Formats: sequence, C-alpha cells, structure tokens
Amino acid sequence: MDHDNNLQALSQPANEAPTGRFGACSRWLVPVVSLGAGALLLSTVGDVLGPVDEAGDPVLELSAGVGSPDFDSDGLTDAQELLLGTFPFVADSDEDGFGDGEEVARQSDPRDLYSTPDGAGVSANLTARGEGSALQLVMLVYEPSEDVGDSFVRLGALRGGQVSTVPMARFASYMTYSTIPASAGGQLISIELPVHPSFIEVADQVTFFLAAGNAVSQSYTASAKVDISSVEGILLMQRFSAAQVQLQASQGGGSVRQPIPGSSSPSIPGSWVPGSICFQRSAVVGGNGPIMLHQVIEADCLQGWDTFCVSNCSSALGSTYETIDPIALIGG
Ligand SMILES: [Ca+2]
Ligand SMILES: [Ca+2]
Repeated sequence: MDHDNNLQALSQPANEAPTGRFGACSRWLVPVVSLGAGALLLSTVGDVLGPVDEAGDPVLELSAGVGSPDFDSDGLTDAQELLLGTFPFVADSDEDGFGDGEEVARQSDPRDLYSTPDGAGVSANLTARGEGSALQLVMLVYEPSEDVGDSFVRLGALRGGQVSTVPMARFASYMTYSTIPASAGGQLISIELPVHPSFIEVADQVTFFLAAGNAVSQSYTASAKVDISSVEGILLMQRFSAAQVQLQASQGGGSVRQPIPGSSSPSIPGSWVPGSICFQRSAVVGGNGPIMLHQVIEADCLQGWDTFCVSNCSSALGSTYETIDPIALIGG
C-alpha cells in the first residue's frame, strides 16, 4: 500500500537518492526521492522546473529570486518580521542575546526579553504567509554544530492521504536561503520557499512538515509542521498559540484558522466576520504512523482577533482532516 511505502520512506534518511545523500553544491539538502502519485509539485518544462497543476500543465510562473530581503540578517525576512511584530532592522528585537530568527527556530519568543531558548539540540520551526501570488513556506532550523554540512533537513507534504517529499534542491532558484551564525556558535538555516496556492486548493488541506537532524547520526531529532487549508479561495493556516488557546482553556484548548491572503490580493470575502477567527477543537479519531486523523468537535467564530472568520466555520463541526504528528517523524 502506498501509505506504508511513504511512511517507511519518511522514517528513514533519504540516502537512496540518486545523487547521493548530499549534492555537491548544497550538502545540507536531502535530494529528491520521489513525488507521490497525484502530488505533482514540479514538472520539467524544457530545462525549467516549475509548479504544475493536477494535469501536469505549468501554472503561474513564480519569478526566480522571488523573496523578501533580510535587512538585519537575523534569518527572518523583512516581510516575516512585519508579520511577527519583530523589528526588521534590529537582529535581536528584545535584546536578550538571541537573534530573532534563532528564537523562532528554537521555540522562544523574539519579542520577550524573558523568553530565551532552552535546550541545546537541533530545533526547527515551520510556518507560512501569503506573499504576492504565492504561499511562502518559512523554515528555520537551528543546528548546534559549527558545520552546516552536518545538517539533515527534509521537507514533505501530506496531501490527499499521500506523503511526498518536497524536493527543495529543485526550488533553489525560487527560494530564499541563508545560513547565519547562531548565538552560541551554532548555525541558523533559514529557507523561504514559495508554493503555488493551487497545490493546496486542489486538495482542500495540506500539511507541510519539516524534519531536521544530524547527518552523522543519520536521524531526525527535530520536526515541525504547518496545516494549510483552502476555503472560498482563501488559504487558512491552523495555528496553536498559548494566548489563543487560553481563550478556551476551560475547554481544553484548541487551534485557530487564520487567513493568509497573498499580499497582492487581500481579497477576504465580504461574508467573513471581521475581528474574529475560526476557533476549533478536534479529537484524534484514527491514524497510521505519523498520519493522524482528527475530527472537529467544536468550531466557532471567536471574537478578539484582528482577522477574519470564515463564514462556514461552524459547519466544520464533525468533519475530519488528516495531519502529521511531528513527534512521530523523529528518531527515524
Ligand atoms: Ca530580519
Ligand atoms: Ca526572547
């Protein structure tokens, strides 16, 4: 069964890749393994690799070199800093000794002086934002080794029940990539990768996941994921946040669906509720390896957020969706 094969591939380092585990130019990249059937992300058109639709036809071309600058070289692009509320021109916004990008990668708050990274191992963060016509995936990996070549990074997608490896090496001309020194001698790897919205729209929901580890031990020790869904032509990012969850703490927490319109077309439908957001709680009702099946057990437009709630938020009650358990990606 395809699931089993894909899950097995997920749980093992991609050392069966045709060009060897490390390419000559980018040692940290895990080269292409394969894309699952029905999960076309790229196609060769002449010598050009680019996004395609389900029929395999090229879709809107993303211009090479797309991406926001990182003025203060902290690993977060200016656009991402504006979204996070950090200072695009100050590498350490809260002056706690850790750069903003490093704090995001290491799960601490770059806007809180008293929130600093704990733990010394590999750490990863994956999120997304809209930029132009693309969904921009934002990957940050903290690698404690001095040698960035020790890193072992893999990006994948769960879509329509299929797990695929996203071949980052083939996106090289599209993505923004940098490595910068971290505070204690390690490295911060920062990658922004544009994905065409149609990749999500054709499947309603896609979970992108990132696994990172050390090449010497050939195992993944950190992982992250982001769930993106498509409703009425708007992409929604599922987010978990202490502050948001506190609103429903008495009910056991949950998540919110935050719209991520492209910056060039902020076309939130008029039927959406401004100033509130779709809050959902779900329960795990099944799964297979790292794939978990959730059922929505609560769905309400919740006031208090400077965003928009999808008009059919409450109709999600009882629906199911698949996602990845990032913990299950570790150790393979
Ligand atoms: Ca920056
Ligand atoms: Ca901080």
